[in-house]
Amino acid sequence: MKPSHIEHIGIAVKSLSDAIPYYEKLLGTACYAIEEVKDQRVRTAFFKVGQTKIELLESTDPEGPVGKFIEKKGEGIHHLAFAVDGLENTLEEVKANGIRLIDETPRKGAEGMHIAFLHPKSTFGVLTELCEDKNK
Ligand code: CMX
Repeated sequence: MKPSHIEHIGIAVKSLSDAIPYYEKLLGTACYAIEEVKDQRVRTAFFKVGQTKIELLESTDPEGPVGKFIEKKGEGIHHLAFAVDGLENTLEEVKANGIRLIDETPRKGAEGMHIAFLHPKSTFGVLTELCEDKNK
């Protein structure tokens, strides 16, 4: 696997409306999109920092992945996402290397990206997302 760049860093927050003004000041740029991803039970807010994005994640369901994360660990870095070309092949390669996949096949994430997660128990504690921009 050879990712082209860090696509985004996902940060779990309790409230987008509380966190957005802080990140707008910190990064000196406006939040350019807010999107609900029903499937993932989150509302997301995006900022661009060069080629990489910051994705704020607010849970819409305490039993969803971000709701459970905040309950257990509190707010903070939730996942790291790498941009790859050929996500299906990359997942096969990763699996063949003994890394546990959460998603065996890609699914749709925010911004129409195709995404798949690797389990933090086989990635040294970092929930890892691989994503492919099919719009480019
Ligand atoms: N980073 C690191 N470790 C994590 C983690 C995270 N984000 N979330 C959970 N874990 C750890 C837990 O602490 C736990 O470790 P211990 O057993 O040592 O306590 C272990 O993983 C299992 O956690 P769990 O609470 O028992 O299991 P969950 O049901 O919460 O599932 C996970 C965890 C990662 C499999 C699940 O959150 C998942 O499938 N995530 C992928 C989807 C996702 O996160 N979507 C939100 C973002 C969507 C988007 O970006 O659009």
